[in-house]
Amino acid sequence: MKPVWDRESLCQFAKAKLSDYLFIIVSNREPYIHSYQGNEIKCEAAVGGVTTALEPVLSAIGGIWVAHGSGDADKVTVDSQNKLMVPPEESRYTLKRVWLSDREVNDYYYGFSNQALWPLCHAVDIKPLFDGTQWDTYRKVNEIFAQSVLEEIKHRKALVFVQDYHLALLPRLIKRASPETAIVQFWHIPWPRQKAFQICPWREEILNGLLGNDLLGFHTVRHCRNFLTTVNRTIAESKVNYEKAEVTVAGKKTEIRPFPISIDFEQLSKEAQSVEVKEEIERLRKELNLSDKFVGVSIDRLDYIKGIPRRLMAIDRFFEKCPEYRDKVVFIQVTVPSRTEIPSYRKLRENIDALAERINLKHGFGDWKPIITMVGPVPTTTLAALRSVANLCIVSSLHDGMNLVAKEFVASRYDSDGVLLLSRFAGAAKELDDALLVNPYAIDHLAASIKEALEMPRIERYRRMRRKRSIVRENNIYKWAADIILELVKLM
Ligand code: GDG
Repeated sequence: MKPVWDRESLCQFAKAKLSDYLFIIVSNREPYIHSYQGNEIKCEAAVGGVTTALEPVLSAIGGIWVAHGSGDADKVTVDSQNKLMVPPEESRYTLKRVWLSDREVNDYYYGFSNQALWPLCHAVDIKPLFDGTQWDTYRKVNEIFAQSVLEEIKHRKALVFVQDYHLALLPRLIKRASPETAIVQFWHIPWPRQKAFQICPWREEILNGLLGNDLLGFHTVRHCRNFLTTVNRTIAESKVNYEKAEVTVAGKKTEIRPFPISIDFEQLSKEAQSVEVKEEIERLRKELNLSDKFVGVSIDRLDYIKGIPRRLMAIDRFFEKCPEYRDKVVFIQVTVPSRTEIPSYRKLRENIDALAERINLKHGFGDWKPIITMVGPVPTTTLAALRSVANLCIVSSLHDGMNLVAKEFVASRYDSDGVLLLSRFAGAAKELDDALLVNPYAIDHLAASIKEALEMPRIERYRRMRRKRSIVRENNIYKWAADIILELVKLM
């Protein structure tokens, strides 16, 4: 077996390669958030791949994480420079908070980031809203972040790692003020086809912002190619080298590379075998009456890109076509609300609730309901139990940068059982081609794939799951971070 990256080897590697540099991570979301609970202040850690991968690096070499302070007790827990040491009991690196007014959050986060850039980058039914005020605020907020980062760099040798689409203008702002600083950005969502991007009135500013990076990462080769073509067609003075996947504008080069993000495979695989998860499985079996049933599970942030209504329609179609499965299969849909300030997200919630209710009324009888909905955030032990108890996991995003739920399902299946139905339009489909790949728009096909999954012979399920597990085990979140650092070091 090939050696596999883990927390320890990533820490050693980061220490060896980056110790001379001031390492700064910049993201909209902070890794620790303080909030009031009555008179007490509670500190919560953000869960997610980026924190899992980057916290060990920062903890090993020290450094600064710059992020928006969004907790109601964030201001009273920082010093006069808006800083505090984290993780709370270990004090290994500095969290520096950036303050934004409610209005700025509204226009920059709920506005331009999530009503213009998010739909612009995802090929779905919702179209972008381009609002001049929101754009101005997005620009201003990127400047606020840049200022905060530059105050730290001064004349030091620094490496800045920027996260995501909220901060597209930041790299250029930093590069202009501090040309020696190495900058890398990871774009967590797809990059659209060049034609689709042309509808953005501020396309050149966004591209110029991103081309301030030395290295720009996407999940897949396709997103990289889309980006190169977009630059080629939009920035007249750019030189795009497709073979080397690099762009040069006015002598400044940016490398474009795929770095498929991942998860902590070993940790999730171990968690699935823990006593807590086993107890939770028993509790769920009893409480939800799952004992003699096939179980399908889906876990999504409540977002229109995740294709939840069409998935429910496919479940409806499945029971229409295969009535023999009534009372034998239960689908559990977990959704965690997000961006509830945006009308299309609120409408989606209502739409999903109404659909699930209609399908339950149509097919359900006695105690049996075909669809059980759970509104998150659901505790991680419950999610792990759901992944373990499921015979199938349906990920049917209409378009998705990667989709970590698919990889989490694979990591949980230490028993090598379970079938993953995975959208062709999720980045994860590139690596996990042993899943049952589905077209989320074709409701009849999706319904037929559910039947196929339920009837897949055991040996075939094992074969497919084993292959997927070996892929995710090797290409884990630590490898993601190590590959980015490795590529960046080559450029420095
Ligand atoms: C973007 C891109 C890309 C879900 N419900 C609960 C819960 N979750 C966790 C899942 C998973 C995460 O949330 C969602 O991950 P996705 O990959 O589906 O991501 P997005 O939020 O759309 O994020 C996506 C990702 O960035 C990383 O680059 O993969 O393509 O859109 O980890 O397990 N966690 C808890 N309770 C819930 O109810 N605790």
